[in-house]
Amino acid sequence: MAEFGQVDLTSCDREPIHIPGSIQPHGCLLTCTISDFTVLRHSANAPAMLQHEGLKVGADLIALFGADVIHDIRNGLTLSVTQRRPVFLLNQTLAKHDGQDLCFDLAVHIVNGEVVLECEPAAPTQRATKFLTQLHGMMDRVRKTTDITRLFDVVTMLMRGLLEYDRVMVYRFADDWSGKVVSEARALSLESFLGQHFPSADIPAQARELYRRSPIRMIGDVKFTPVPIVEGEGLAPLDMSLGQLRSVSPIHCEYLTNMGVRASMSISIVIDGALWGMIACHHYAPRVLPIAERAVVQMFAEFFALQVIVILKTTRLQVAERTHGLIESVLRNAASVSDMPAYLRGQISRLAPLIQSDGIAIWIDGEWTGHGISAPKDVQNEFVELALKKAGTQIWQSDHLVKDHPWIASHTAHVAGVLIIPISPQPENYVFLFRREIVQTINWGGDPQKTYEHGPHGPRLTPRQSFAIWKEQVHERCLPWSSFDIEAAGQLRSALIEVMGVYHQQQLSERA
Ligand code: BLA
Repeated sequence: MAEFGQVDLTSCDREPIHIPGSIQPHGCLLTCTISDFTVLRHSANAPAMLQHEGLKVGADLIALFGADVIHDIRNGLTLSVTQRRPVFLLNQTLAKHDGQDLCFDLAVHIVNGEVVLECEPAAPTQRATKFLTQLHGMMDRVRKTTDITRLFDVVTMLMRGLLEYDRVMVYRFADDWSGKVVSEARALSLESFLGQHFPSADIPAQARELYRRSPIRMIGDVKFTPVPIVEGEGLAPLDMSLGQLRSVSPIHCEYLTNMGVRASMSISIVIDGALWGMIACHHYAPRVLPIAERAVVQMFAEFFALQVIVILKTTRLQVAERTHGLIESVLRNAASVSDMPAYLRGQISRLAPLIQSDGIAIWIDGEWTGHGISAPKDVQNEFVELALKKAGTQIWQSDHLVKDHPWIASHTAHVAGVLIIPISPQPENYVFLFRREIVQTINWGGDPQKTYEHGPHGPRLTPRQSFAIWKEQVHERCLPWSSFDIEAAGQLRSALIEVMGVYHQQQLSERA
């Protein structure tokens, strides 16, 4: 495995970001045994930050912190095991200095049988309390918003209003793990990233997996000097996946630096166990959001995720109902039709809105009828061959025809992808839906004048270069056929197979 901080642009997905062996300097870290709280490791800054010169590997934390604090920590650990995430303990007195209490906010959890204590200097709680009082109103706004695009805008606006980060974005992943900024609230002086697409490499696979498990991460200052962890002999590297202070990949810090960003925070949006997207915040000056405030923000993000689920489920039902209604209106008179193929050919433009596409064609009784972009005459038979070979009686789709069928693609200038729907009990009649190439319509929306600084890894680590790479990756592809599209296709398939089945039966009995 590569070492943390030692990868290049081609091996980012192999950087072991969960075991950096160091932390960010706005706090300090200790680990100890569960049984008697003997120190196993500590960040090099811990003795000075906690004002305990005796803090070293092998030290007794109960003696250093006192039984009351350890009691609270033990309770926190029990909760954290149940909740499978760190538990926050605010305002714990870990030492005295010149007669004054030295207070810290703690995040505690257990990993591989080792207690992990992360300590950040206690922050005044007024802002967190203000956050809490605003939370209810914010949740109300979210609950009342039933349109998904509007919901994203409400969330970025509320989060920016609350946190005062310079930029707050909702970043949504696509099926191929590329991402899109679907909403943004920003300081007006900043270039907009709204609507921009970024390749999957910008948040590599191991980072996405870590973010699925761990809901929040913050970089206080991208120019930070990592603080090493001092540890006893023979210990395996400390898994900091759930850590609050984890050192962040230098590659990512370079990316943010190139953008002029000094601090960031992002919160995972997990839906049905999968990473759906993130709320990503940028600040152009160093910024540490205290633990209590992060806790409130995390709650809000979870509520947002629930509302996304509600809207997606409602939309699914609405789409299914709309599809049902449309199919019914097209087929209402079908029973009395004497020439079903001719009837369906005539209905083609009414079927088109069923699934978003740039063109539709029907192949029925050996005749091709198209609407919108379609296949030229000499390629139509090839499409039918493709349908017979790949689809048969099932739905088949491609969002990358150049890869799946280069010959067809080379003869159909506009068609980048196709969805094939069988419409009769035997594999012979089909509906084809066509989509154009995605990138034909999407260009860099950011400021064309803006030039980016770049660090040792060169210009690759800039948003505009990321966009160019995404564009290259989706070259000759169409917008992927979504699960909603496939479900609508399934409804059409069932309805038409039934109608065509009855029609063929009638014909047979008329002939008999
Ligand atoms: C992490 N990359 C991230 C994160 C974001 C992005 C949001 C989460 C960390 C955070 O909250 O700051 C990506 N941020 C973006 C994008 C925009 C943005 C796309 O604001 C657009 C506006 N990053 C690269 C490349 C590599 C890379 C080329 O761009 C590697 C080849 C790596 N990104 C990378 C790594 C992490 C990361 C390793 C994990 C950082 C960590 O948590 O340690």
